[in-house]
Amino acid sequence: MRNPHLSERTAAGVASDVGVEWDRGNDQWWDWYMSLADGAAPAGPPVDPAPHDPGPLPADDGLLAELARPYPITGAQVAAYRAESFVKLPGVLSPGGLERLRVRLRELLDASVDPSVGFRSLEMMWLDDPLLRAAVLSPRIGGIAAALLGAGAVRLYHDNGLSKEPGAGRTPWHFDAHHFPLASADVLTAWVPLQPTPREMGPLAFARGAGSWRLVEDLEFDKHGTSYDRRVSETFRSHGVDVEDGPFAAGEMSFHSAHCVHTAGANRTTVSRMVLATTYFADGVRVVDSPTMISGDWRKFVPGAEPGAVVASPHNPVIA
Ligand SMILES: O=C(O)CCC(=O)C(=O)O
Repeated sequence: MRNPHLSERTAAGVASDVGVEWDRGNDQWWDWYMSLADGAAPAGPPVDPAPHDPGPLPADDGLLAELARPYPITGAQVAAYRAESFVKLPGVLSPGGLERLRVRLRELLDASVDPSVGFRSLEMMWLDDPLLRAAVLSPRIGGIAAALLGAGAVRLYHDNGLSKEPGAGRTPWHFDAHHFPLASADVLTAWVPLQPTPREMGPLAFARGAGSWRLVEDLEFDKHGTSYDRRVSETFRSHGVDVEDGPFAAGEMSFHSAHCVHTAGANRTTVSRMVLATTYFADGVRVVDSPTMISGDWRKFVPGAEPGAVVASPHNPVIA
């Protein structure tokens, strides 16, 4: 059956044919993408998560200082990232600082995104909003990204404000190298939950092992339905791949490589699961020769960079 989120052009061909570029916006891309998740929508009434008091909220100066301070990443954490393809780091930002970002992201989403959508998203907020800019261009977060990639300098690909609303379903299994039009493994995403995120709120979950993506790289994509997502689950189950799907404490965040296969559960709580997901890449990376519709409206993120070109537009500043 044809997926209703696709245009005539992107729907054409067989279900695995993703060769044309996406021809709608990135919010429509997310609507399409979330429709590819296997499994029923959450049943039963949403539950209240444990109450969370973020404590006093920092003033602008305090938050900027926090975002500028280097994080004392250890060799063991870098080694864990390289072995597992992701790492979860505790205490990167204060609960109060995260609450300030959460309130701002909520305002931006409420001002511009259709409230009936279960998975709301907004990108390129850093261009207009000083608080989000400070977080997206944060030397603390960018410094962690550079250390994990072992890169002399990292650049921004794009920011992504995500709100999975109460009752919204799973995020399908995927690895970002399949999505980003960047011809390099030196790409990672900082996934910054803006509230404590218990299992029932749908935290990001990761297939352990830097090589796990090899098990699924040849699976046929399905642009109309849920078979790709289902086959990834089945493949991991049959190979005994361990999945880290634990909660995120306040201030904890994850960094996953573009080859980390990941998913996220449904939000079964009464609280929106709000996240700032920002992608960084090692300086010098090029656009792939043939971007696909799975890359969404990527030209918005790297204006002027054509296929094959090094990505270094003013929208891709060096962070650290
Ligand atoms: O937040 C989610 O549910 C998905 C986010 C994601 O896949 C990512 O940031 O790479």
